[in-house]
Amino acid sequence: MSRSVVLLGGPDSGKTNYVGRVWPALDAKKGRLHIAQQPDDITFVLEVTDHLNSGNFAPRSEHADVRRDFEVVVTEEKGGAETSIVIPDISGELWLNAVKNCEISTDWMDELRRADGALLFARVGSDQDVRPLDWVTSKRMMSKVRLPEDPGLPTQVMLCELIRFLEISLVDRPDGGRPRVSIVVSAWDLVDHEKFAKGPRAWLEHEYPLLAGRLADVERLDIRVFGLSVVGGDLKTDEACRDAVQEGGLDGRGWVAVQDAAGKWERNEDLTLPIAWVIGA
Ligand SMILES: Nc1nc2c(ncn2[C@@H]2O[C@H](COP(=O)(O)OP(=O)(O)O)[C@@H](O)[C@H]2O)c(=O)[nH]1
Ligand SMILES: [Mg+2]
Repeated sequence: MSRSVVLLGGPDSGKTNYVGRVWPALDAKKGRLHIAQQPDDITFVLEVTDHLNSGNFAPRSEHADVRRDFEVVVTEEKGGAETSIVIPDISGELWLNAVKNCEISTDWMDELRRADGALLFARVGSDQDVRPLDWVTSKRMMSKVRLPEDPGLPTQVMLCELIRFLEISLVDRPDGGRPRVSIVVSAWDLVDHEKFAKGPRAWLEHEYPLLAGRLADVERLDIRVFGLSVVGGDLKTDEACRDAVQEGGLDGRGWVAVQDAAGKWERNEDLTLPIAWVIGA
């Protein structure tokens, strides 16, 4: 059975680095999802993995208009049923334009209809993050810098719109359940202890109040929020992390933040969890 999981999110939200990191995680067969067969052509994924292995995040792709699919056959455990998953990494610029122009190409609409679920990315500390200006911040900003002509579409508006796309396009699960969406808050290694403890959902609700309201009334989708750190630290600023990756490789580095039964947020080394949950039983 072929299932697909779509990756959505604006530019710079962490999609590509996740794909490059989740590949070796699937290959290592230590997490919930394992690869069952060697995939065909995954050159672009391997390039991203190589960047991470050398201690660098993958640079942003120059080609804004590319769509790259990562196709791989996985099983939930050894000997379990095989599932082919297709993960199209459609560039953030394309998602952004779709939202700006209020239209999503029929091509993607079909892709979303075929999909079993989605991973929606948002990132901590992105300079591509666009905030709506309120009176206080704009006054403060005007005293320092000149406002850009067009500050662009606020990130929270884009996230709300992407959720709307998912609501209208994803079909119910084979068992009749609501389609699942993992919201992945990437670069979760950048938050302090207090924010970590409150969790990525609280962070989203605080950073993007409009999204908080939206999340509260989504009924069509089954949503779970994960925090993500692809290598366990910030390769741009954390030298110890970079050294550790360069010396020891990616194995055992990186984690997702998940809530335990008691509601406490914890790090889990299994980077496949956001996908495993979406396609899982
Ligand atoms: N600290 C930290 N930064 C990350 C992580 N993942 C991605 N980033 C940063 O986010 C940037 C954009 O990531 P990318 O995967 O290219 O985003 P995409 O445009 O959505 O594909 C990277 O260049 C990194 O600076 C992470 O796990 N931790
Ligand atoms: Mg990308």
